[in-house]
Amino acid sequence: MMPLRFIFLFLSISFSAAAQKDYKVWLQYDRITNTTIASEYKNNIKGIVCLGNSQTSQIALKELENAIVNMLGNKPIFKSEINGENNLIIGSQSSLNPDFKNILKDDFEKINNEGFIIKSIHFKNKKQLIITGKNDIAVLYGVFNFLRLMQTTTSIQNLNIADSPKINFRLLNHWDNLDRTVERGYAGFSLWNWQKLPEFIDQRYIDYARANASIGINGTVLTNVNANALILTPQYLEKVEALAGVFRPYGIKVYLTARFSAPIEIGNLKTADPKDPEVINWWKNKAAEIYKRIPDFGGFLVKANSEGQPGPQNYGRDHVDGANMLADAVAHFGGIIMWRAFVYSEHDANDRAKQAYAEFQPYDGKFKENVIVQVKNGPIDFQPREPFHPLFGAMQKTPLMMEFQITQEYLGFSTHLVFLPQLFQEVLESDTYQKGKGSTVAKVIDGTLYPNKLTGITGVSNIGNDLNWTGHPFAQANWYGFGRLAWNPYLDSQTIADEWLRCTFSNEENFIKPVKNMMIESREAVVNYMTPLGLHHIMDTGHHYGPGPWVSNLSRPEWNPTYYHKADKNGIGFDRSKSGTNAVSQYAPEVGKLFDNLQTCPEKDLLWFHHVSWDYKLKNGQTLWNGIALRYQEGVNQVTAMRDIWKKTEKYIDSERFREVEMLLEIQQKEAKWWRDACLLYFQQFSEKELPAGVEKPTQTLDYFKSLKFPFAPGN
Ligand code: GCW
Repeated sequence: MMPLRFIFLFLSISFSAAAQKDYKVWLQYDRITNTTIASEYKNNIKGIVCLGNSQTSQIALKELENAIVNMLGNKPIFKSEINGENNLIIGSQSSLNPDFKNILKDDFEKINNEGFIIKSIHFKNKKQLIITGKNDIAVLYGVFNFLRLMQTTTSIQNLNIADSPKINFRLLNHWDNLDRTVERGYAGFSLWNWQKLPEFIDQRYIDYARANASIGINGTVLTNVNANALILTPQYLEKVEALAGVFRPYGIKVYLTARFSAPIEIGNLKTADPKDPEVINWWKNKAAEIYKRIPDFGGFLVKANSEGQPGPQNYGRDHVDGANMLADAVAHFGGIIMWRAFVYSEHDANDRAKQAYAEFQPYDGKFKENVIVQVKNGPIDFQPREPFHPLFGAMQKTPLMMEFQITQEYLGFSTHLVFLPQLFQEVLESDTYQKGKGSTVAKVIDGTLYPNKLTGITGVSNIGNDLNWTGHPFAQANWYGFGRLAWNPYLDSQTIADEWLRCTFSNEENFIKPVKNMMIESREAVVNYMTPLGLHHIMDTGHHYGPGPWVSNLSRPEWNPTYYHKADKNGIGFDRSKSGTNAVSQYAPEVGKLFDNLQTCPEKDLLWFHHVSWDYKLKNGQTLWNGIALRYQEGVNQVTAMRDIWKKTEKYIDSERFREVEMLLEIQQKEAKWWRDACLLYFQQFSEKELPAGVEKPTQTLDYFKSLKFPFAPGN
């Protein structure tokens, strides 16, 4: 019998082992068991030569050492100069000798300032492997990409890679409050320990920067868009400065949210009117103060005149006045203003989906050149599915920044496994027809369609101080996938899933194949068991945890689920066609026509654009009522199938993460049934039809589901 003290020691080690696995996200660097590929790597990496001496170069070198020791089991030989062959050489263009510069001349032509080259070359009959770029951050990106090749057991025999990010600004938005709560956060508290900063630098800050650099994220907005002006006071700016110093060698710039009323709240001014000279001067001084501390400060993200946040409209001004005033304050320092278009009226309950376009389209071309307008992927609010936001097809003279939500506010919190790159890819591939066919959203945001100086994409972070960073082990794939799509918005989510699984869990094909399919399937599953066929915004109030299609008592009509589904005895759905609110007119004619016509409207968006009768015939011959009921059931079945798939993976991975995911899938299945039963019981009151064969009977009454309260649901 093992003495008690050893049991605790064992548990603490096993705990740290489990925590280690979870904590290391996709940078596991597990030993490569494939002997053929391992010997290929050893033969191609006889020595390592680092030509740079910056902090970033040292980070890259350490990363290589850590990875190679773990993956190959042998400590690489570090050389101070290039002798012998089969060296792995890392260094920026300026550190290369003239011969190497000449050999790579054409390759350097192919990459931008953040791009990297990974190339096998022959010099004086000796084979070398080079990772380079135009600066040390680009080299670091190259090193992480090279290590990803090794983690996925890709051959490195004859590499010839020249890869650049297609989008300039690749950011995370942390809806983190200064009290360390995270709005819509489901992975614990905010990473930023304001109380102990600036002196106490938590290792997590460094590990956060490393993980983000490994996927090419180059900016982070530290604070909530429902902003607190205190972050702009010296007391906090010295803390922000410390974080900026930690992130800088990883190529990550710091941004802050600017509360528009800050001049009043912390500046003792009487107004925040963007035309007021004192206000203009206050922001100029504030910018100068910040840049004095943080010379490479990225700029401000602003939520103004939205959901009660202060803004220029409080002073009879408009978004252009507000954004341009701030733009002038930071322009001299190279800063940008990310101005959010997430607005909807408190007075016009006509159709919330039309209001951001109506408010912002007329501003096209009026913003200063260092302003980028940040637009959510859909016109309402990060639903399991939305048609792309019409603004993406309507602003030809204004750079638009995509805002995706990585945290799962409407997609099951950090309890449900939902692989979001599927959703992101669907949006990015959407055709706006702005310049005819092929004018995809990806081409709008990466500047292909219009030569915008600024190009950007941001993800509302799902990160917290949970040991696995994201609450659900598979939610790490959403952080990872967002970063990979920010670098290349044309990547396929299958590729992303494959990479992530190999880097995070295993290269075993019998594990990869079924689990990748499960991830790809997971997005349709959540649409089916929450909001099939274009239904949307039918969640419960406030916390948005669980179904609430019956909710109709909120002060603002457009906060009520009944406003969105409009279920009645004749049918269900929101008529946004020409005969309804005519929201379809905000899209290009080709797109608007497609959505407007019942026959051509994609069924996945049917109830977003049309109110149709319960007997309406779907393309598969089912009535709408049966179709909705069967999709809810299909969603539950898909989660059941996910559980079955996961059960078979136990022998391929560590027992800790296996158990975590197994337990979370059990909750997901329970909650999928909850969504199905609550929604079908509620809608059945209007359809007055029986559940079709194949749909399980509800487990509880509608009154029971309506009675459920969750005063402490997270993130609210
Ligand atoms: O999705 C909604 C959320 C709010 C959020 C808001 C926004 C930060 O419910 O929590 O506020 O949108 O995007 O500003």
